[in-house]
Amino acid sequence: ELTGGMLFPYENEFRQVRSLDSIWTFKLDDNNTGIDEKWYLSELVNNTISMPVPSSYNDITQNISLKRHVGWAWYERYFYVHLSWLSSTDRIVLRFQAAHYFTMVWINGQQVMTHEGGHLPFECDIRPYIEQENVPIRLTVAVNNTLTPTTLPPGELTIISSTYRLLQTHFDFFNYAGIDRSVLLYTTPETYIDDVTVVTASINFSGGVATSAILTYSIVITGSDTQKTHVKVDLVDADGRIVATNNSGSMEGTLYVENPQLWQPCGMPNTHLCSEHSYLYTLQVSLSENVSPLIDIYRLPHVGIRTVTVTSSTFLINNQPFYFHGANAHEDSDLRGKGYNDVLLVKFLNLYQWLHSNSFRTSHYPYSDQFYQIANQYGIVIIDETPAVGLSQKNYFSPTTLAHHKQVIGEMIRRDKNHPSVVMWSLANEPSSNLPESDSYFETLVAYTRSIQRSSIRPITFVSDQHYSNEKAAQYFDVICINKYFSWYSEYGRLDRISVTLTAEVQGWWDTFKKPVIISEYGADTVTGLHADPPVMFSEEYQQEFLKEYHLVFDMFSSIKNTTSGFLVGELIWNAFDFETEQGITRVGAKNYKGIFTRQRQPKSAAFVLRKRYENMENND
Ligand code: GCB
Repeated sequence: ELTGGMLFPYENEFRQVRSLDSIWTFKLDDNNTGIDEKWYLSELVNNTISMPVPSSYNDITQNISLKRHVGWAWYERYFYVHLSWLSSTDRIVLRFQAAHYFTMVWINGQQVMTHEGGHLPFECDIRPYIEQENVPIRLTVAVNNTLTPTTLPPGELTIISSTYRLLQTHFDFFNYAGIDRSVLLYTTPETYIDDVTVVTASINFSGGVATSAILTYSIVITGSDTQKTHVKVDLVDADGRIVATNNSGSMEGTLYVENPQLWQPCGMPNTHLCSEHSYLYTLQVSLSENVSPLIDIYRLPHVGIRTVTVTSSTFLINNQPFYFHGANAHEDSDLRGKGYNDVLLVKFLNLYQWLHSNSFRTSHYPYSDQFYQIANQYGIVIIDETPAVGLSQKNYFSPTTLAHHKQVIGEMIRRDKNHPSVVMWSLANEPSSNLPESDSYFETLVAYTRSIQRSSIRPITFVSDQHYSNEKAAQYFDVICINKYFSWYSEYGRLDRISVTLTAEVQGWWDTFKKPVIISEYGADTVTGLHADPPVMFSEEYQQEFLKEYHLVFDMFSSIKNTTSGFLVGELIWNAFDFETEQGITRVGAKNYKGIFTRQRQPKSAAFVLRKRYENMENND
């Protein structure tokens, strides 16, 4: 189990945050000799170039070797630490919001941390490594994007020649690499609030109105003074009023909230202004030595009071049936690759609101923190997915992968547990869950996930592309997500077959497992501007008709439209945006064109079909 928290670094009167994002020095390790040659011992020299952080490095230059590099790449920058930080006893934490895939970090040539996995934060206190106050500090980072049978996602490297390293994977998105999220420095007091967990334990309703709620919390304090410390917890509403307080001093406690304002997803009945209905409180944790003076404060800004429950045929948020509708995405865009960017995030939000989407799945890895933060604020519901995409070979279900998979689930829950927007964990996308090996693998993983999220506050799912008759893992999950591409990858071109094939499939999942089902992917590649009537594949008309045929079937099974017999609790189209893939004979210009928007975020005709459908759902619900 993981020790320590991974709270998002917010600035306040006890903590300062500073960004190290800028243009760093970069060096491609063509022959993967940098570690042996100890490049971290001195400044990077020869063939260095400039590289923006954060960004994937692949699409920044005109160099094809950099685009398809498999192995180590090096980053370096210098920085000073302010004297006021050095003269205090504060911790000075170096934090990477993520880097892909395996990372090693040195300060002035001394190794300070390593991290495996491309999508979750890692950090350490670098104060012990800062020796002199009047010299710049050299930060060296080596990042390796090689995937192996025991990484998540898994892959296999074949070395064909010294210049031809072939990485084979079982997913189609491009394996972008580098320091793709922000790098931060922040301070905390030496004894500090290390972790905060807050859960809505229950909500009391009277005549459909919430009359009271109970929240439970637990706090972790770390440092040399932990015996002497006292914790006070306040729940503060959006107007700054304290609505509940627990001053017992203990690390575990409850808060009783009268007439709570709930965090509601957008698109619920009578909730037209989404952000007004996804109400957020702030949990203010104050740490003091005995009762005073204060030594640290952490304000968790996005506390939503809401419950999530599932029955065999419905998904309930605050006791009301919820139907997921929206588009899956990727962290992917021109030039930056997977690199995080505020402009893309806010555009994403605006497109989601324009579509009237109420949800998305973080296909196929945990996204940047900001996606969850904005979803909290605007009432968008998230299925949070691990990077376990493409567990498609028998040997991938190994004890080593299982151990790493647990580690990643632990890191994801540690980072995302407090977001009200996150309503479900997805443990994998399209594993070979028809293989006997997958059975005990997922049984163990689901049990582990339930155990670490304590009171089982969120349901657990995974995404299957198997036929229900061969499925081994679905029995362990609360909700079943299925990806279906009838009349695209099979019986292609035959739109007339969808009503038959899809109906039989969806019914089959229900008959076999008697659990709520989500269609977590369906879609058709579409080249903007390509027209054909009657519709043919890749034309805008084909994508539109394809969606309409799928929607007719969804409506037959929807748990909202058919309150007695329905069990389908959601539909998420593949994909919001066209995205980069490896080159291949089905990928024109190395793109997956299943976006309803282009990679530049402009709508294809199908976007208007979805928009109308989602708008109607919102009004009729
Ligand atoms: C899938 C995968 C997704 C692919 C998609 C496709 O089932 O989950 O990652 O991009 O199919 O378009 O092939």
